[in-house]
Parts: sequence; C-alpha cells; structure tokens
Amino acid sequence: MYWEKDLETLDRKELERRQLEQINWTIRQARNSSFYSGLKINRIDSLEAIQDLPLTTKEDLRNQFPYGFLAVDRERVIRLHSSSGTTGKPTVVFHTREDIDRWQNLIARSMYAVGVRKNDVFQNIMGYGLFTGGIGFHYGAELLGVMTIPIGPGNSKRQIWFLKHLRTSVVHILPSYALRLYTFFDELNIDPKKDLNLKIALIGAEPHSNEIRKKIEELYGIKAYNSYGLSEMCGPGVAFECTQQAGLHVWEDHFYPEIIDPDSMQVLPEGEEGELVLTTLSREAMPIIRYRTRDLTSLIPGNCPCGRTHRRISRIKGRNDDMLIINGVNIFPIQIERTVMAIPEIGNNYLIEIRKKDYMDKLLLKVEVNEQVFQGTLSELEKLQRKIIVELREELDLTPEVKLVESASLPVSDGKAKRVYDFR
Ligand code: DLL
Repeated sequence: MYWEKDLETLDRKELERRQLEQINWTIRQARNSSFYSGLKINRIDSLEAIQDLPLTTKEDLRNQFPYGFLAVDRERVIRLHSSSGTTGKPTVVFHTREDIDRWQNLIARSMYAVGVRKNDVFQNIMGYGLFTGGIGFHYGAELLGVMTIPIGPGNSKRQIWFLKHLRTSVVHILPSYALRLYTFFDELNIDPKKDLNLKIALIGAEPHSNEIRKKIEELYGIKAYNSYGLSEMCGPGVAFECTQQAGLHVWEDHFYPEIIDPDSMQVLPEGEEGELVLTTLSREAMPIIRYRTRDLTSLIPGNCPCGRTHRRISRIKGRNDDMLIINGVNIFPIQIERTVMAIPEIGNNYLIEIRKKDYMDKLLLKVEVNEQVFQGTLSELEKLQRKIIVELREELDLTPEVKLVESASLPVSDGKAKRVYDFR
C-alpha cells in the first residue's frame, strides 16, 4: 500500500521538524542564486515564521530568465523543463541528477499509492518534451518497474489499438483527452468496458470537476485519480489522490504548502479557500521559496483514513487568473462544467464564448450532446436546452445562451484543453 511507509506515515511532529530543517537548508541553498542572493532572512525558528519570507511569482521567474534562479554550477544541471505558458518569455526550470532522482521517486510513490504495480502495463498518453507530464511519469513508472509505453498524446485509433492489444491496465492522460478518446471506440466497434483490461487512469495537468472524473470512471469502468503538479516545483508528483479519493496529499517531505488570501497575502487557516503557495524543500538546482501557484484550493483539515500524514488539498477550483467577470458576476469555468456534466444527456465536451453586445456581456455555452439525444426530436432538444439554462442560472446567477452541438464536433487540442474564448 505504501511505497515508503516510514516517510508517508511519518508522525506529524517529526515531519514538521524535518520541514523546518529543510526550509532552512533551502534558504541557504537559494542564496547561491542571483535572485535570492540578497535574501534578508538567514533562517527561521518556526514553521509559522515562513510568512516572514517574501513570496516569489511567475513574473520573477520570467524576469530572471534564463539563469537567475540557478543555485548550482551549470555543469551539475542535467535537465531543463519549461512551463506550458503560451505567451511571453517562457519560464525554465533546472534539475540536478539528485533532483531528478527525488522527482521520479515521488511519481513512483504516487502511482504505487493508487495500486499501480510491476505486473501492470502503463500507457503514458501525456506529452513528452518540455512539458513535464510525459517525461516525469515515464521515469517514475520505470523506477516502479512497470512496463511503460511512451506513446504520448494524439492518434486516437493507434492509442486504442495499443490499449487493446497490449492489455494496458493503467493510463496517464489529460481528463479532456480521456473524454475525446472515448468518442473513437464506437467506430472501432470496441467496448472499453468489455474489450479492454484498463483499471486505472491517472488524470491531471488541467482543472477538471468531480463530475468529469465520474464520467471518465463510468465510461471506461475504471478508477480515475487526480494528480496535481506544476513545472516550477518539478512537474507532476507534487500532490496526488490516494484510493480514498478525498483530496490530494501534498508530498510534504518535499514541498511546504500554505494557502494565502490572494488580495491581502495573509496565510489562511485550514479549510479556507485561497491561493496555494509552495516552497521546495529538497531542490538543489532551483530552490523556490513561497511560490504563488495562482491555483485556488484549501487545505483539508483532519486525517486521511489511508494513514498518510501528509496534508491534503482539495480539488483545484481553477486559477485565480481564470476567473471570469460577466456583468459584474464572478464565475469560474469549473462551475459551468460541474453543472452541465451532471446532466446525463450531455456528451464529452463544451466550450464557453463571451462577447460584448450592447454594452452587456453575453455568455454562450456550446455543449456536445449524446448521439441519441442529438438524433431526437426538436422539442426534446429544446427541453434539454431549457433545462441547462435553468440549472446554470441557479448556479451562476446569470442567464447564459446555450447551443447544443453534435458529439465530437467542438475543437480539441493535443495539449491542455482550451475551453474559454473571451472576445471582449
Ligand atoms: O501540468 C504538471 C502536470 C503534468 C501535473 C501531468 C499533472 C499531470 P504545468 O504545465 O507547469 O505543469 O502546469 C501547471 O496546471 O499550476 C495548475 O493550474 C494546472 N494543473 C496541474 N494539475 C492540475 C490538476 C503540469 N490536477 C498548472 N487539477 C498548475 C487542476 C491542474 N489543475
């Protein structure tokens, strides 16, 4: 059940003692970089005192491109990754051999926690390259000792061919792609529940609601576990759901989590929602202190029945820069997703468009519906459309326009899903 029982179930007092020690090590290590060389604080005496250290932002990483955060000799760096941002200067992250070893160990730990074992067949459907999803899991899976198929995303028919003939039991996949892939099975006359050996999907890298997770579980007849991470910390392997599926354990022996109010920057107590701030505890090449992830979540109070003592965060609600303001009302795209995906007639994809019309913001939701529903009568479709509008009005406090479209007709990408188009 545990990859490293002693570390995963470490007594909290001891875990916190080690965290304090590691934060002080991180401060010393970070001072070797030009960005942190002027850090005023040498050490802290309690975990609470971490609040005295300054926050670090994505902007800082950008401004220091390429080497401003590097804290070791360049010769010790064996790998670079870059974050998925599509605009502006990229942010780059460096790793020493030991950083990579620790990272792959955390992936192995995460996979083991949800039941992946050596006798599984693992199809890694995440992108390889600068993105951390593919390569990150690849080395972790190999460390665990599971046969790994480095197929990457795309070419859905070939994916399915491998799934079927190699008897793949575990996939690592973007939740949006898991839903799109499903639309290809019919054509190939394959029933994913009967004709495949699939048991587990590891899903992450983009916000997704519990409704989307349930949908993936039901369509494929499997368990889907949420995996969270970001390139700045390493990539995937920062926080992972255990089989309880009740929040994601932050691997606290390597990352120190805080939740802050994004306006006042004050640290919030457990249970309150805010922005996740992370400090690396063991990174050599690129230690980062109090990094503002922009991801909104909360620390879940109480112990997890799985026995792990590392605290859990709740499912990511979105990034605080994702929030839409529609005629003064604050909306997160995930609220729309939760509402529509709970309606059984709804298919596997949706898209949100926002426009200005007569000085007012208009929200248009295009949503795919199941094949049978789409072939149904006009009045059935109108009834469904009204139902979606009513449910969204209740959730959002505004009346959207809704357009029902055919299954697999909305645009998709090989990478993270882009579902919001703001034309204002
Ligand atoms: O997406 C790392 C990753 C790869 C995580 C594979 C999980 C699986 P970046 O490309 O740097 O790294 O993007 C990080 O993606 O700050 C979140 O906004 C979002 N994100 C990642 N995982 C989740 C998740 C990888 N499980 C950014 N739920 C993060 C919601 C997620 N959002």
